[in-house]
Amino acid sequence: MKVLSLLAIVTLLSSSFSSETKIPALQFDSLPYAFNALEPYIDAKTMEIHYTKHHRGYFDNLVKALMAESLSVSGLPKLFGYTSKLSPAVRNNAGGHFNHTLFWSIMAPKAGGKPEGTLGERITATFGSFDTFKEQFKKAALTRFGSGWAWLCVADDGSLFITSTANQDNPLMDVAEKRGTPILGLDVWEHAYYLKYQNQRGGYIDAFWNVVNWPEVSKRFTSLTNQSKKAPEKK
Ligand code: MN3
Repeated sequence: MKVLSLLAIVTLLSSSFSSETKIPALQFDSLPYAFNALEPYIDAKTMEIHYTKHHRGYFDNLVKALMAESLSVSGLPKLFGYTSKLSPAVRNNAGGHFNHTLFWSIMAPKAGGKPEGTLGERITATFGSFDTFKEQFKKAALTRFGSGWAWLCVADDGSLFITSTANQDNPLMDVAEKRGTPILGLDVWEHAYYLKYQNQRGGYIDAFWNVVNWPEVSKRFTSLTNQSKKAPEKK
């Protein structure tokens, strides 16, 4: 049984589960800025549709799918470790909810520039320079065929790497080609850019650098790398 194999991370819910039931690990956060805040790089209409329709749809459908399957999650990152055992409805909508929540947080108005501090140094050390990093990230985002995401991730050993995933998958998932924790993600589904950029995905990727919230990305990097320093090795 799929449910039994997931017992480590999910709880079988009582049959009295109603549509009013709250799932504490899941919440639909408000957007941290106005729809037009990322203009001219990301237009207000795209932001509004993306957040209120696409992301909201993933969230609502995730709650529905979890209820239909009597699954409750204690946290999406844990659930992603079992992605290969999940139904397509849970996989796609859990990914969609998690990925968009991350995406909104790593963008901000009056942002962009370069990462400072340890993350800035690590990007230079890993990729050669910030510009080379941007080129490699752009390539990952451009060559992701169809819908998906490009990512900057931290591997278990604390190293940085760039990767991309299809659809609403992400590098936390056990099905990912290369696994790690994403600290920066770019949505390259057409719904993320088509109104303003049409088929010019490259123009959208170039514009993205103007709205990257590097302090937030750095914060995510630091918390992961401090964690791996402190945490004892798992046997
Ligand atoms: Mn999207």
